[in-house]
Amino acid sequence: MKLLARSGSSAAYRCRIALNLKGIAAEIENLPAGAHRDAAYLSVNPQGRIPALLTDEGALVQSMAILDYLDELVPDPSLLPEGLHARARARGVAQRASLSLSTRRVATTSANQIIAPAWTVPKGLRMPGWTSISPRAVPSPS
Ligand SMILES: N[C@@H](CCC(=O)N[C@@H](CS)C(=O)NCC(=O)O)C(=O)O
Repeated sequence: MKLLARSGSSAAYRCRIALNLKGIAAEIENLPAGAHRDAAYLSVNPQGRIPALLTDEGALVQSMAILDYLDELVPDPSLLPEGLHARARARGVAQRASLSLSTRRVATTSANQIIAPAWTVPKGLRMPGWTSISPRAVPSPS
């Protein structure tokens, strides 16, 4: 198994943390800057987003889906707490982080990325280069 990652990618770190917690041996390849837009990477993830997990059965993309895959592949220790409600809360927190920390290109990316715009992220968590735009400019997720 190989994780195509990038230094500083919160989405990739999320997967690296899960791999470590579960003791899954995986090669981590940190792509050089801009490599996620190269044809080679786009053939793995046409969305041009990091990370991607290469498995024997093919590539997986979207860090939350990768976490689900890893959690089912190696159930112990679980990434989620016990209890229906607690699990839903944990998923909510994870999805908020997953979506809100990926809004740097909020004004330019495809519609399915415009889900959690920058202003939903507390100021202390914002990163340089993030774009904060008017709520009216953001289409509703479909
Ligand atoms: N929802 C995606 C977000 C992936 C994402 O936006 N990754 C960032 C790095 S954290 C990226 O690929 N940025 C490249 C770019 O915006 O061009 C996931 O959780 O995997």
